[in-house]
Amino acid sequence: MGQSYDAVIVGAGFSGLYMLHRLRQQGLTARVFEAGTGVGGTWYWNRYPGARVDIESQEYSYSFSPELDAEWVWSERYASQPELLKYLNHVADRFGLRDGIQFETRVTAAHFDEASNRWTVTTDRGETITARYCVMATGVLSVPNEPAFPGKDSFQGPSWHTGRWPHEGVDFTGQRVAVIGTGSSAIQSIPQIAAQADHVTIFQRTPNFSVPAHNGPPDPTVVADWTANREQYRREARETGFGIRMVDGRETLASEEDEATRRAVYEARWQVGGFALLGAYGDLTSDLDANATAVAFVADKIRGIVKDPATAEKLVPKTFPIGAKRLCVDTGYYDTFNRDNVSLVDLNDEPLVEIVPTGVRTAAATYEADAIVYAIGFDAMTGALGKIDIRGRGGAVLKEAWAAGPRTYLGLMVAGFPNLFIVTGPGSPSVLCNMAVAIEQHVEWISDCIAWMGQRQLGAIEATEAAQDEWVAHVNEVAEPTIFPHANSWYLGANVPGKPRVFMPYIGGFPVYRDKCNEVAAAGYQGFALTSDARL
Ligand code: NA7
Repeated sequence: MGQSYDAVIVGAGFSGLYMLHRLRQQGLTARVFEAGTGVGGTWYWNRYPGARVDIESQEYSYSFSPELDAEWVWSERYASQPELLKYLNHVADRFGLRDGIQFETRVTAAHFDEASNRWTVTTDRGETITARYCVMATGVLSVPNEPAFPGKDSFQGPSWHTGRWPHEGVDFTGQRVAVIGTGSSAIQSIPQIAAQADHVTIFQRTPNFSVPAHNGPPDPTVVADWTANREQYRREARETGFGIRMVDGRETLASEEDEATRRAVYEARWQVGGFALLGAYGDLTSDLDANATAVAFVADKIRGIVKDPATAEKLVPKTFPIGAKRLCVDTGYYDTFNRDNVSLVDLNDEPLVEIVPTGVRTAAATYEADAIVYAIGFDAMTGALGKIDIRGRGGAVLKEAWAAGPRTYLGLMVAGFPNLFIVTGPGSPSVLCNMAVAIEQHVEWISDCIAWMGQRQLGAIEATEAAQDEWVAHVNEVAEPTIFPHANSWYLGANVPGKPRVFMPYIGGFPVYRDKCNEVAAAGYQGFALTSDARL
């Protein structure tokens, strides 16, 4: 038997780094396993041109250390991938975390042993490690969808998935580039690729809503204000439904204002940029008619920016409410379609048939390409857990337990899988919250729980089936009346053929969720079964 730890942590992104730091602060031993060669998670893998966060930098960062907060200076309003990676590397060094992380190591299996109340974790290097706790800090958008297009391997040029971009970058100069997909990754990268390439052909299945970031150096006034009031603003962010203070969500209802006022409100928020638009009215995520007023506003914006009316019309989303898929935040996306070297192919008019050696063939034509960019998204929220052979009590297989969709208690634990924690798992706010806020709350709840267990010499904690059933029902119940089920989004697993259609994140709002987690803990971990361990 190999090494033994109090906890094994899988993943060295935002979650895994803070988890390691917290557990070490509590005097526990922990080992992080990370498949990449460095820290950063999402920001390690997603190196495509234009990759940047869609929440303002100062809010999309750790708040647990006032010193870290005070010393780090962001150079852009929306930090780019390189800067976020630099930040996370700084965090790893500042808190001395690197010696606790084993890189280039993928966890392949985690099996729970009922006799010892411990997990046995196996890696792709053939190591076996045991730990009382196993924390899955595996990320929600970390397993790229494989391009399953017929003929894919026949393509004679290079191709990349945006989520597995080469570290040395790609020079598109003089090239004809095909980009498949129009999600956030495509919307961020297309303007940059188009500025370099000879020609870019974009293959669109579903147009997305995108709003301008108005990115640039941070406004010094905003920075000064944030610096002077940081702790208060961090607290205020945690009291908003989505964990983002700058969105400035209003209670006013769109359905109760006249058209001219609404237009003015939307316009002001379009000028602010980012998710501010969705904060314009309190009923945008709950009332389809109210939502339609924002849809109409953005549609007009697209028609105003894109000069060719036929292209503009193809770019206007018509099949789902705004916000029901994650809103994209761009820099010059729609303007890019006014360039001579950019063309849009609507896959609804001419379905993609196959990849051929020289490019992409649709039902109508073959589009020659020297390189293909697959911006086709991820097996979100459950993908990374599904890739690990996770077995709980009685050898129960997590993948089988979740065959009809993920079931958790609070998104944190799964009945039948004692001492296994998930950071920002399905059933928690996760992607419907500022991830930095959601991650800190989860890491702190988990580490507090582990400390509590240690103080009482308890061997195992496990969600009860009853508590899990109740929570799953609640997660569905709050999602049902909202706009979210009205889009074929990755929130529902709808982007992966064969994946059960279940709304995975918790839409009840971050403060409601956090209070529930705190109440559960204060009541002695209500809804969890606790097992003592005579050997402790
Ligand atoms: P997304 O948002 O899932 O976007 C993937 C895009 O790829 C989307 O436009 C898809 O169209 C398209 N897609 C996927 N499969 C196909 C096939 N088979 N044929 C044609 N087009 C396809 O992923 P991103 O990486 O852009 O963004 C993920 C998140 O990262 C984002 O929400 C932000 O939170 C950051 P579809 O809409 O399914 O018709």
